[in-house]
Amino acid sequence: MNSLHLADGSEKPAEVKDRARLYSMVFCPFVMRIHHVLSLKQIPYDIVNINLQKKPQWFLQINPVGKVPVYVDSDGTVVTESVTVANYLDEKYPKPPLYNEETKSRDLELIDDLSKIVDIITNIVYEKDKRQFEEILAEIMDNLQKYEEELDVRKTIFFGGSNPGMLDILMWSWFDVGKALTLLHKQYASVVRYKKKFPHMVKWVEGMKIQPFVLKYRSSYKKLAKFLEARRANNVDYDNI
Ligand SMILES: N[C@@H](CCC(=O)N[C@@H](CS)C(=O)NCC(=O)O)C(=O)O
Repeated sequence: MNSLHLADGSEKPAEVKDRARLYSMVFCPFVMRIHHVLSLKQIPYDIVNINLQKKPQWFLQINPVGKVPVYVDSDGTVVTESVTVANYLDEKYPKPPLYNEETKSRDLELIDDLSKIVDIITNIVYEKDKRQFEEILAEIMDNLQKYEEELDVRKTIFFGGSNPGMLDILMWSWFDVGKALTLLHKQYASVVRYKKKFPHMVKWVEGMKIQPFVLKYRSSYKKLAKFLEARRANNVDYDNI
């Protein structure tokens, strides 16, 4: 987790034979999703952190889009886009399964819809949304309502049942970003007001944050807030936050 973020001018680290590699950035919630899947499925891999403000040329050759996560499988297959990588891993390593047959199609819809919440949060991160925080928060909560209702219907702590599944994993890292933003905007009180409306999601958060795979990779949301502040100022020192 703590290897330095490699920048332009660095050498590409030599590949380890028969070992997959994840190109990463420690504060990236999309990458966090993949750490969680890999950890749950106990897949060995190495991590190469990338300085996203000064991307190495060799990284751009691997993924011309220039984004992390990038998963390079031990046979050289390159997979990008976090949801695609997560599903690729689930198909290749079926144990433990991250979908239940009965709920899979609904999970896929809800995974698709997550992008709405992710987009709203990303716009706050980059200060693209000029509305008051409370107004943006209300929109996030509107979008979260269907997840609350889904847990009510399923009568389980997690979307995956008694254990977290794919939807749980793909959602989780955005709660840390949300928490960091709440801190950055000093809006804790606004968020707490919603707790009564979301009893299932509150239990879900309590259950998720003690999962071993979450504890293994969780970065402090205070650090994440510092990172977001530096990112807004376009002045990130990835290895010293
Ligand atoms: N849709 C992509 C988004 C990945 C993404 O935006 N990653 C950010 C870091 S959190 C990135 O690599 N940004 C670099 C850039 O856009 O140049 C996914 O789900 O993997």
